[in-house]
Amino acid sequence: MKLEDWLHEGWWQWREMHWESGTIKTEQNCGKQMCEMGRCKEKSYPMNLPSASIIVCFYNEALSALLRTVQSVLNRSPVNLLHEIILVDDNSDFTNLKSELEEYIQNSLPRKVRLVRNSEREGLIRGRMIGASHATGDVLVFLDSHCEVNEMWLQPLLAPIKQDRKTVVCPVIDIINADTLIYSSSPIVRGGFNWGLHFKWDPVPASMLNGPEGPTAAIKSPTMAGGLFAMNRNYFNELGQYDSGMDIWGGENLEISFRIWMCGGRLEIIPCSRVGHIFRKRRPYGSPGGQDTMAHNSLRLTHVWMDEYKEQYFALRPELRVQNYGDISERVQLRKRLNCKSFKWYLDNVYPEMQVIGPNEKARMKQPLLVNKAVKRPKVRQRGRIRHLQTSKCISAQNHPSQKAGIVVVKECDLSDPDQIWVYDEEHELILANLLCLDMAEMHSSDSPRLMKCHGSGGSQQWTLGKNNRIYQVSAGQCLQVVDPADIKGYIAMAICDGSAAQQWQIES
Ligand code: LR7
Ligand code: MN
Repeated sequence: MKLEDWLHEGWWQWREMHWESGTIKTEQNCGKQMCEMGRCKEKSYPMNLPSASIIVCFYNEALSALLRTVQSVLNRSPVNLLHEIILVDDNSDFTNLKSELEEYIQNSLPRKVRLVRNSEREGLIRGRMIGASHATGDVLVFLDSHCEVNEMWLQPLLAPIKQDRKTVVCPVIDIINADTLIYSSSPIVRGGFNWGLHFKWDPVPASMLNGPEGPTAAIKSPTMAGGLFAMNRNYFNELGQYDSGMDIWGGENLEISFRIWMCGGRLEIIPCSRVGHIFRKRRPYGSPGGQDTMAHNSLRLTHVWMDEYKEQYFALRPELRVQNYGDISERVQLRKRLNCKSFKWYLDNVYPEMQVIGPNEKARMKQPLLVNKAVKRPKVRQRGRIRHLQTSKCISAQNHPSQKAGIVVVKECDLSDPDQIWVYDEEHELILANLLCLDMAEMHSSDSPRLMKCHGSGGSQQWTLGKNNRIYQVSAGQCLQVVDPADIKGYIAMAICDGSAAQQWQIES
């Protein structure tokens, strides 16, 4: 396969990107901030950067996707900085990942590319630890096995680590469409989470984009998505690698994020480094015993890192209170040994935007930030019906717009009905009939969006009206769509943005 046949546009779509992230007004033809983004190209990096060991762990990956990852790294990393690529086969059973892969590595790839095989399925967490234990470069760079790194991806990641060995960095994760394999750029967002312990994307506070380096500056991020990051190798070991009691998939990204911040490091997203990742509609594998490893792993991290705030998680998942999560004593010990700060410190200092409702609400309400926010209503940007272009129907409450947690659906537009009128405000909220906010509620990302009390802190209530008439949910990184245009029930759901007719909307004032 020829790498250059694969499109990699990505790099220069700054205007739309920023429009999507809701931080920059749409300025035609290179507005101030968008032009500044071009400064990525002008940046220079020190010659003597640390060397990188790339770790790619895979389980039943499509050979073509795996090779796209490897080839792009080989083609787009300076030879002197690329120490090695370590592929960890997590006991896959696809036949072409056996001798065919070995022969390909042997015959067509440089000696720098090495293959390690797990004799049993370990999951991505222990798998990465095994990869790291074979590495000898200065910096570990972890990638999922279905990525394409973009031009000039590596130096921007290595430079901040050279400056401060305790800085852990992530590239911006661009989107590779799972059906067409086309590469396209993502908005600049940063990592957060919700109390269900699901990772989510958050908008970047405008103040962070307006410094002297403009939007090309590193962005402090409360969490990482998990798959793509770079970290000094010795620091990775000192900080306790990963929790080897975590299985297969899930939760390790929040665990390492909390640990980095609470134990004296920092985590950043580097807007000038871009790596594409294939976003699939569903994960093509399960865990060997069918367990919910996400719950198991989240329980472990909750008990080790979250102090009294674990109650927030249990309030949403009461059934997990009594579930066994194995022995965590080593990790508790680690936290002590590293002298890590409290979870409250993390919330107050790293993620003050996080809302605390329920068990620990009182302690948090002392935060002036949250109190001030509720006071004044944001300015209206647009007001009108939201029409679905394909069906010509309008977004309405399924029942009544005053009903909390009621879902929205598309219904025949009724020009005389004030209950179909939406306000789109400066805070990117969508408010129906001046009552409740459109909300992609916490635990149910596959559900329909609901109407909830406006909380004024973005996240699940933050929407942008972006390119191709789409309505984009910032924290989910997904688009609003009609499930089945032919179905009179008119259900609406969130889905990966694909520009299709089902995802096109217009506000009509
Ligand atoms: O048993 C397994 N063994 C493996 O080696 C299961 C998976 N894997 C490999 C797999 O082949 C892949 O290379 O591990 C890697 C990650 O698995 P994915 O691609 O199925 O995960 P994901 O992209 O759906 O999930 C995200 O969250 C995970 C939580 O455990 C990991 O941290 C993933 O690395 C992470 N991916 C990203 O951050 C990419 C951006 C996605 C976003 C947002
Ligand atoms: Mn992935």
